[in-house]
Amino acid sequence: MVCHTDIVFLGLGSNVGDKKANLQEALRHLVEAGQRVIQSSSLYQTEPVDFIRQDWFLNLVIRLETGLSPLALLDLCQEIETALGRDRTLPKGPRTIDLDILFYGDSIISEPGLQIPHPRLHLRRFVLVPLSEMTPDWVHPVLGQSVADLLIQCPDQAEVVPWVESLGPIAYNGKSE
Ligand code: PH2
Ligand code: MG
Ligand code: MG
Repeated sequence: MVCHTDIVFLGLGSNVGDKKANLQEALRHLVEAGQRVIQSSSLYQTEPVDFIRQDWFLNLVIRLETGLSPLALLDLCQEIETALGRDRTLPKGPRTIDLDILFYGDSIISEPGLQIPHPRLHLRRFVLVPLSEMTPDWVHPVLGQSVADLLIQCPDQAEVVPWVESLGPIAYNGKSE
């Protein structure tokens, strides 16, 4: 049987509770749902952007191989957010876990509730720094520029500091690169 899979980049963030454990738990859910996590960036401690009166985040980006459609993957991300106790009362406010689809292959999707590429990824260092650690040459399908170039031009000045700890062994069901 030939299964079609797509390469997806997901951005993960947490700033409530045990941030690292929340990220690990989200990865575990993804793997259990059959997603192949094939690469992960370092962890970064990041200054909050947009809604700044909240705790610093722990962010990372992962590369997945998925057999799910964009909408099915969005559903899975939202199920995981709910399972981890995500409270949605404050948009852009504190969250135990946030899972955002950054790129889904070269797809360009604009539907109510789902925009791919993520409409703000080029404006956020907490996304671009881990992304360009993993895939500096990946070209943004709308802006036509590489992730590395987007980072150089990014107007965001919020701090993004590599964290000494890593996530440690994750039960990846894909090969790490
Ligand atoms: N997520 C937001 C708003 N602000 N700031 C940082 N540093 N990291 C985030 O993941 C983040 C944020 C909304 O999703
Ligand atoms: Mg987000
Ligand atoms: Mg989100």
